[in-house]
Amino acid sequence: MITEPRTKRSLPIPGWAILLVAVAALVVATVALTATLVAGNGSFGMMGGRPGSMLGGGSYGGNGSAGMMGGLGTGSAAQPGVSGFAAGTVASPRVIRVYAGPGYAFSPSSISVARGETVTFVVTTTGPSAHEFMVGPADAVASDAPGTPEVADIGMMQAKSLTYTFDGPGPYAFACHATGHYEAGMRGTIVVVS
Ligand SMILES: [Cu+2]
Repeated sequence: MITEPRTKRSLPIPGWAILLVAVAALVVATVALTATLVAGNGSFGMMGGRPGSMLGGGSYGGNGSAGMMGGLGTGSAAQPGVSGFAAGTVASPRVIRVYAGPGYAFSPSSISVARGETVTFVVTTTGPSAHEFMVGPADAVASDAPGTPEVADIGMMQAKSLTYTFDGPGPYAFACHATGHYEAGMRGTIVVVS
């Protein structure tokens, strides 16, 4: 009696089971979307929440894939010149995530800052070769001038931070001066928005 429906139906899975799977898939999709939104909010929280822990140019590890998700979240944050933008201050720098590599490139390669604002760059190396991150006046960065603010030896999936205040005349730039990297194009521009 129990086996009768199985032998008669050409479809081995009952209709209600297909419906159940469809509902389950919807739930999973909703949860995944919610998790993505929460991850984005988390990065906003870091931007305004605990800047003290990011000061000083020290490194802090352990933000591998989670850090990448946060990076996606910051993409929708208000940029300089846009309504709702909050400029970083010395007491509460704005956090900007930068990815070094893979290859000899930074992402993003162009970063907008407000004139006079203080920014904490959190630089994560994504490829196998170690990178550096130097930021400052464009001529000093281009010539790798001694004393230009820099974090070096950022290994794969490692993050190091550097805080800088854009209170000079500019123009500004950033670059990696690991051997051969700058020449290969590993540099970026800072756009100062007044
Ligand atoms: Cu490099």
